[in-house]
Amino acid sequence: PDSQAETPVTDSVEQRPKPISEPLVTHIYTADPSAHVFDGKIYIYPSHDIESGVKEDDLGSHFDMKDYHILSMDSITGETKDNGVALDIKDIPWAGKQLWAPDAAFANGKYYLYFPAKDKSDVFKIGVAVSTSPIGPFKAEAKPIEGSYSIDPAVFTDTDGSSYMYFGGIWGGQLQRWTAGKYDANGSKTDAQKDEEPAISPRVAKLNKSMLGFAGAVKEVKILDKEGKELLGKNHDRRFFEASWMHKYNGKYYFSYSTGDTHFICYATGDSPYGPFTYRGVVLNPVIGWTNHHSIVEIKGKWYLFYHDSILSGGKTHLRSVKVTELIHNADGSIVTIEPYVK
Ligand code: FUB
Repeated sequence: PDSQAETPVTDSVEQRPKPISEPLVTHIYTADPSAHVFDGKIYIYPSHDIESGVKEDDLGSHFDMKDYHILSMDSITGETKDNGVALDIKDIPWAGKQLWAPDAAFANGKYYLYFPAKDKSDVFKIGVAVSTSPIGPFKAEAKPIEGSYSIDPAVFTDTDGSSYMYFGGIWGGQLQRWTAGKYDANGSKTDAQKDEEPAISPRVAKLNKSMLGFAGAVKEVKILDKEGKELLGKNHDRRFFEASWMHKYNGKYYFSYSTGDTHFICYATGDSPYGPFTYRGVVLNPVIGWTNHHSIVEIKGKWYLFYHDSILSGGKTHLRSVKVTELIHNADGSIVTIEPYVK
């Protein structure tokens, strides 16, 4: 489906696909799970989906979230605890609306929560909030991160201690409206609309030691095909849409992301955190609900995919539930594609 208004699920419970895993929590809706292990414990930083009554559209206006709850687990098979409100939009001085997919990092003895929100002029920026605890409460900085824009921050800390933020999302995430570092309010509502040219690239910036700002210029993350050519705008099955994530496996950098309107989580590998990355395949096939968004994390020597779907809400695309399943790397470094429903 091409429209975010579509909810690709059957009304009949009997005909509903059988999922390979169940929601980690069912008392609230949660999405976009960014999982981390801090001090031996698993923490999940998700969006907190709510029914706010905003009409569905292609810009994702119906994703009208107002706070963050952090989930935690003592072990991957244990109970998932909801630690309550960690940050509320009313306590973010610059934010107007729509708290979308967050991530978190640990450095300098503190925890940092990174999050996208529309500012008071309806332009998505990325903010940061700080806490001494992984579950918050987090205190938001007065302004968004300087030089940040668009959505879906994912912060990766490399083995040398350097941290990088990957970010961006097209369509409702507004990345297509940022050219030459400026926002064009009259720009395209979808993508660059240039099928034969390289697709819009996600962005990366190194974080400075304070973890509150970028250390250098924002760079484009290039995703190449096997011939070394950039993926084109028309390649909707493979090109970047949103939901960046980075993990390192056997010394290689794995950049994974959602293809949005074709609903895949894909991955591409490279030799530097800045890329370029070569497209390798699909991590996760489409889920029930329009969006697909994930994180990949190693826990006690095994790798896991955290993801979401909309089964619990009967297919409402803005009411999702986070899930987890094991992820396997083959001996050649490729990832075994995960099919989220039993065929
Ligand atoms: O949850 C709101 C938005 O939906 C996220 O920021 C996107 O990645 C998509 O999952």
